[in-house]
Amino acid sequence: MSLVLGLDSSTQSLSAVILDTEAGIVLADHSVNFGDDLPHYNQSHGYDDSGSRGEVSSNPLMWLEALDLLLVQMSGEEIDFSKIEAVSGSGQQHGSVYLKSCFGEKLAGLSAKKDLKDQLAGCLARDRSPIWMDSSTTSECAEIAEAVGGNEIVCAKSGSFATERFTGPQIRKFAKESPAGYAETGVIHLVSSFFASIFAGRNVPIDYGDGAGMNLMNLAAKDWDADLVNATADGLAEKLPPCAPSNSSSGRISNYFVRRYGFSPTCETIIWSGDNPCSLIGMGASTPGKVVISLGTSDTLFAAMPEPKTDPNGFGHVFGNPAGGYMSLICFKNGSLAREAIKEQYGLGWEAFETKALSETPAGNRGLMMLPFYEPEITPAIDTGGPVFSANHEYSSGEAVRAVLESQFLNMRAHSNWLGVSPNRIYITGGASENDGIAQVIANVFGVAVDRLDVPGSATIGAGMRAAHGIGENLADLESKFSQPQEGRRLEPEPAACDVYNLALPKFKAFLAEQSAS
Ligand code: XUL
Repeated sequence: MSLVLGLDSSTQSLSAVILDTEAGIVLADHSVNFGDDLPHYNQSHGYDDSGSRGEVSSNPLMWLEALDLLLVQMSGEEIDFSKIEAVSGSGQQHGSVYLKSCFGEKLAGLSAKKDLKDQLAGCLARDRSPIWMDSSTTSECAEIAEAVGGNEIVCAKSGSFATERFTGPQIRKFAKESPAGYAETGVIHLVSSFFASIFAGRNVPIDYGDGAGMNLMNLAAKDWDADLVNATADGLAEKLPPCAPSNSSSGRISNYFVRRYGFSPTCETIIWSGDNPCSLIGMGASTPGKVVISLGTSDTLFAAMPEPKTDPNGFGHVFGNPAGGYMSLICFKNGSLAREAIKEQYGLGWEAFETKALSETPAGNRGLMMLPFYEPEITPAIDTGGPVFSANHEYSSGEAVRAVLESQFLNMRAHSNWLGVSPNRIYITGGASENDGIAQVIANVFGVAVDRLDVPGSATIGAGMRAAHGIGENLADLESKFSQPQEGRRLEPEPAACDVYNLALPKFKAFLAEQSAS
């Protein structure tokens, strides 16, 4: 029996799976929800968005407390960590943790008798971690782009235009606004490399998948780009961990986990990656050919790429594919945020949202659309100050549900053209993907059959698969065991509805253009 542990530190929760990679089964699946299980941080969805200029941050101590809590809960379920051969993980992308130089030393000497949070609190050079939802760095993006000769150059080097939520612009803002805190910072980690360092008991590298989401890594050289680093902040080169391939080992697990939770001292740690790169692995999409839509706090659309191709409009991104090569990523911030808002506004349960509401209205919603941008949207970059409805009419619950879903997926179709791929199957994942009504709207809007996988949480599973890959297991074998479509649940596109959406697409684009102009 070969067991690996995969973790996922996402926006709203920390999850873990244990995979038996020989048998191809998920042995354990646990989660700590930041809002429900750690209410004393007052971050009901895992973040604080009370900033007046689009700042969104999380408390890194909450993440540390969540890690101890998760492992305590798993131990209580009689899980025997001593059999785990390797650990890896997935982190929400772009978020950054600012640590003093003592961090590495502290990690090496952690006591198993005290909590992580209490031992590491003194190492934080900043008590907040800006996360991917932060949209407050528009001027820093412009400054970085100007310093290197324009956004086309930033994109050619890093795979993306200078982007508000990306780590480089966030670091620049911190260095400008809190020079003392920045000077005190010895190392800046991503969420992924922060957790990976804790497991390894030392500062570990940032992988090519997550490193590409910083506007700092040169995609071709797979290393920090001196021009981008210098344009971002003084002295930054000394504060960045090195870049490394995603399957790199970071050595044996820290004694903290051996003594406190009973891990084997021979358990290997593999560096972590971002949630979307891990999901690419978990969905079995690491070789080009599959397009994945992940429905989470943010919705994302991604695919492995044979060659790095960038988005001329500046909304999409190229990241490192953890299996080697590249992947594309398009992020839509108002994913479950918008679906939940409509569900709550109309007092619906998820079942009614799916079945009743969608069965009450026809495909195309008789022309009723909406721009479901409750938060400033990333793709396209637009701040409508809240949702905008296309008709001056009181939307019934069914009309509102259909409007939010159809608009989300028409928006996704409109902004994924640049990928130049015509998939014959779309794989969907994330909480809302279990919902047949939502999956059918996707099949009809894209005119493509939709499949779902058998496993829970593709980023967490992908992290576990990456742990196994890091100790030499074959990725294709792992995919054949863990990344298989559920039988009998494929949804085929319905031709009449597809025709309706082909006609609705230009109308949706015109509605969006009208609002962008106003
Ligand atoms: C991707 C992005 C989000 C986060 C959180 O660029 O910002 O998908 O990774 O899930």
